[in-house]
Amino acid sequence: MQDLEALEAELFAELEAAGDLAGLEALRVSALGKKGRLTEQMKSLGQLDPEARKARGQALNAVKDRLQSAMEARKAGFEEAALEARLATERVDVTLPARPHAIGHVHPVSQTIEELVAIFGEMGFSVAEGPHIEDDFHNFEALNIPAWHPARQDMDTFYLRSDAEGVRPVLRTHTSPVQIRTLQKTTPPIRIICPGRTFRADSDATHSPMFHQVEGLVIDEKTHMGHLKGTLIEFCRAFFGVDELPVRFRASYFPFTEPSAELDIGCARKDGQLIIGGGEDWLEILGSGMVHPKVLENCGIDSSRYQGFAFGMGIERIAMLKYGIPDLRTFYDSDLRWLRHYGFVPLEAPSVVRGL
Ligand code: 2U9
Repeated sequence: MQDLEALEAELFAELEAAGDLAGLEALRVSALGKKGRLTEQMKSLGQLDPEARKARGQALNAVKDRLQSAMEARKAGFEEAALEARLATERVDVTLPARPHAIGHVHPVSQTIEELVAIFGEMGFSVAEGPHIEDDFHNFEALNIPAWHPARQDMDTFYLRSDAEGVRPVLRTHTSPVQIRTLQKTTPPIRIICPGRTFRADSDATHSPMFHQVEGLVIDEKTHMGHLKGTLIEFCRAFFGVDELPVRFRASYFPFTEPSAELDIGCARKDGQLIIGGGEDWLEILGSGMVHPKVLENCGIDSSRYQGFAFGMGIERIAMLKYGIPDLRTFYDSDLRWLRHYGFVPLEAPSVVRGL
């Protein structure tokens, strides 16, 4: 049995010397593996007589147990030390300030549309939308703009390639086709606004080939010019936030309305700055009129029973006036510095719905 004591001492010395998990594993293989030193001893038990085999077997098992539990304890020590080292390097400093969170801005066109929807929404209007690619009937013909009409040239239309039947689609030059589609499928009363993109082949400091319009349409049995005036005056005062905003209607002409009128608001120009809400100057804001009976008939609506008014304005234009944005082209530059300057903080209620 002395040889066994020596073997145990040798194994424990090696255990002491093992510096890490890999060293421990090497010791396990060399002591208890298939050809390990203790395993070999176990194998040789068969050569002993039963009496001696029993005593040596018990002694061998005892050495094996002691070695195994000592190895377990060592292993646990190594694992704990490794965990401690990891925790020390991965410590989270909870006192660090939070990283800044980038918040986007609402584009002035979107903001203005939200304001328009809020103001007209309060007056009982709902929002209607339609396709950007239109046909000749919905964009022109139904609106009393036949092929020979000079208004066709004024609109600088973008035409698309003709289809197999020779039909040539257009990019809508105004949002009026949305109203035409509504008139075709709805029986009055109708009270809608149609904000959206429009397209005209025109580009300079005050014109963009793509811009936004909002148009409105009210049709009922007794809707008259007084309703047109009241609605549009109320809108201008709410939108520009000036209760006593001076307004004037000027006679005008559009093929789709009769009579037609443009609305101006009072303003002053001081040191090159525009001040809305009084003064000696006037500023054109929108066009309007009583819907032409022909337009109603073109949509299958009985013009002896129904009548109403319509209006239209450029969204960029009214946004520029309200927010003092000097250049139309900057709306589409996608310049973040511009957007941070002229844009709006999201989730804020429309700030300017006054007097409603
Ligand atoms: C239907 C009937 C009538 C919409 C109208 C205007 C007057 C108008 C311009 C303002 C500046 C367009 O952005 S702009 O170039 N619009 O002056 N728009 S009345 O009249 C309609 C529309 C649809 C069925």
